[in-house]
Amino acid sequence: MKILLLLIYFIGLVYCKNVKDLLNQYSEFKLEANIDHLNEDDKKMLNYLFKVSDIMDDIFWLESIGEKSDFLKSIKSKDEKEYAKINYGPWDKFTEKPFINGYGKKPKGAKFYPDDITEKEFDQLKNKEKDSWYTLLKRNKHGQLYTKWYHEEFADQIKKAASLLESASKYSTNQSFKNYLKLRAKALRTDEYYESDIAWMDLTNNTIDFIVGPIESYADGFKGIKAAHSAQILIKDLDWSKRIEKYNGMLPQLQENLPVSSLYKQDQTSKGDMYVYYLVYCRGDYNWGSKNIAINLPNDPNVQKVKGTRKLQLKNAMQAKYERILIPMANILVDESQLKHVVFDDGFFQNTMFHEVAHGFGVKFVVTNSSISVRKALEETYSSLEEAKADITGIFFIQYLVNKGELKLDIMDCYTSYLAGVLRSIRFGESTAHGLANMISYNFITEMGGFNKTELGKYRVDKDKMEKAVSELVKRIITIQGDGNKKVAQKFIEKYGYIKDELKEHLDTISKAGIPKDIVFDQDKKNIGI
Ligand SMILES: *[C@@H]1O[C@H](CO)[C@@H](O)[C@H](O)[C@H]1NC(C)=O
Ligand SMILES: *[C@@H]1O[C@H](CO)[C@@H](O)[C@H](O)[C@H]1NC(C)=O
Ligand SMILES: *[C@@H]1O[C@H](CO)[C@@H](O)[C@H](O)[C@H]1NC(C)=O
Ligand SMILES: CC(=O)N[C@H]1CO[C@H](CO)[C@@H](O)[C@@H]1O
Ligand SMILES: [Zn+2]
Repeated sequence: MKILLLLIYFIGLVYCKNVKDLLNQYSEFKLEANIDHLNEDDKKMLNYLFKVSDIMDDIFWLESIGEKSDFLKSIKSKDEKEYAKINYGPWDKFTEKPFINGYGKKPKGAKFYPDDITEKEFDQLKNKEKDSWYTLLKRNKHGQLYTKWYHEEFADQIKKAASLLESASKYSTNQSFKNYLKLRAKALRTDEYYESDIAWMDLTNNTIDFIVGPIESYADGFKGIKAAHSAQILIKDLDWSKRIEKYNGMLPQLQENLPVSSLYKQDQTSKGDMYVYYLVYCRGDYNWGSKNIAINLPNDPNVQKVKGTRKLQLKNAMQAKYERILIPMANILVDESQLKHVVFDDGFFQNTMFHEVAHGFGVKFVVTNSSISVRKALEETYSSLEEAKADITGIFFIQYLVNKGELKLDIMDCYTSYLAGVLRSIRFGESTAHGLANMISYNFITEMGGFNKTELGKYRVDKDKMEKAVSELVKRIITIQGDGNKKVAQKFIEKYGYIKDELKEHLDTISKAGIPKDIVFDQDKKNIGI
């Protein structure tokens, strides 16, 4: 009996400790933005957007596990409750395992489908609406499947959200944003989003943005088609948006100066349509577990065909990851004398911006046959090489602009922040395009002496060798892409895409040091003075 009690006690202890550890994987970061430049009407409008966002959050709870308050009330432990709020349910988003007693495996299709639905049953169902992004599958009392539109299933919430959006539109001082809000209200009521997506693409110069409705389909692990409800309120960073505009004007010049022969720079560069924002409120699907630092929307290919996409960079969300993850890692791994060069504005953030710009450069089609795209020619080797290209070409552009005097900064800030970023991303592992891309860059640059180690085993940048290594790597990757020879691409990845044992050991130190994996937001309209 005693032994049994002791056993129960220890199991209890281990269990509690586990949830505490799980919680510690997340670090809290406050979402703020300066809104002094907004007038009173815009602030009133924002107030409505916060309310709409909370409704999206309620709907996402329904899509994840069911009624939020019933579920949360059923949890006794404070830590478990807190972790359940981060994960919108009893399953850990990182591992998909339950962290609360009494729950089994996570239903793949969340609440978009009946828990017991099978692939076969879905495939055999004759119903045109089953593949819609905006329907749920349900069972009638005879156990047969049928579909139900979101605006019917969540009728109360949707009616309220739509009328709040219309009230918001009355206060908006921008004609195009006003129009978007009205169309979005209509879209929520009908589950037809095309028109409002087109209106959203036309929002190029308003200072507030609002992503709202069923957007991404990651929460549907069964078919990956059902869009989950979410909301993000964003305030534009005017200074950075101007800078990006300036770089957009320089795209042809940047293309012309790539360190490759003219054969490899014939393709048109694609304009960025890139904007920089402060995230001030994040609800529903976007707030579920790990947080995104950029948005590329809309997802509807029919809208993309007509209008392309807009790329939104979330500056403060990036800053959160920089402060809470990158800096603690750098403190352990980067040579002390160079730590001062691991910085945000002129380092991590700028490198990320230019990574995005760089995706639009280089070759899109094989140089010897313009009817074959590079993506098609390189197949599964494409995405890691493309990510490596974006990283290193971005660094190359910064280097070029600094040498031309167009950008005034210490290039060591760029290089050293890049080094810290490379070490961070290698942690993602070789099964991800980003992880593999960073291994390739790390090993190539190290071979050329651009990255180097101190006697204490810390990582550092060799400024002169770095410049050469950067252009050399740009040249190698763009040439491989342009030639479109998959065998050569495979060889290159085999040679450079691995983690050296000693680096692996160092990265294990990081895991043991308990550095957080991701962020949770301290978010409230009060944080921006509303
Ligand atoms: C906003 O964009 C519209 C359309 O692109 C343009 O006509 C207008 O001049 C812009 N306004 C400002 C203040 O930039
Ligand atoms: C280019 O590729 C296409 C598609 O594979 C092929 O049909 C065509 O013959 C190729 N053209 C040349 C000049 O090799
Ligand atoms: C690392 O850099 C130092 C200083 O530039 C240099 O003396 C040393 O040879 C380099 N080590 C390697 C392995 O390249
Ligand atoms: C809220 C918002 O975006 N307001 C903008 C509306 O458009 C004018 C002119 O483009 C801007 O000055 C406002 O800031
Ligand atoms: Zn990328």
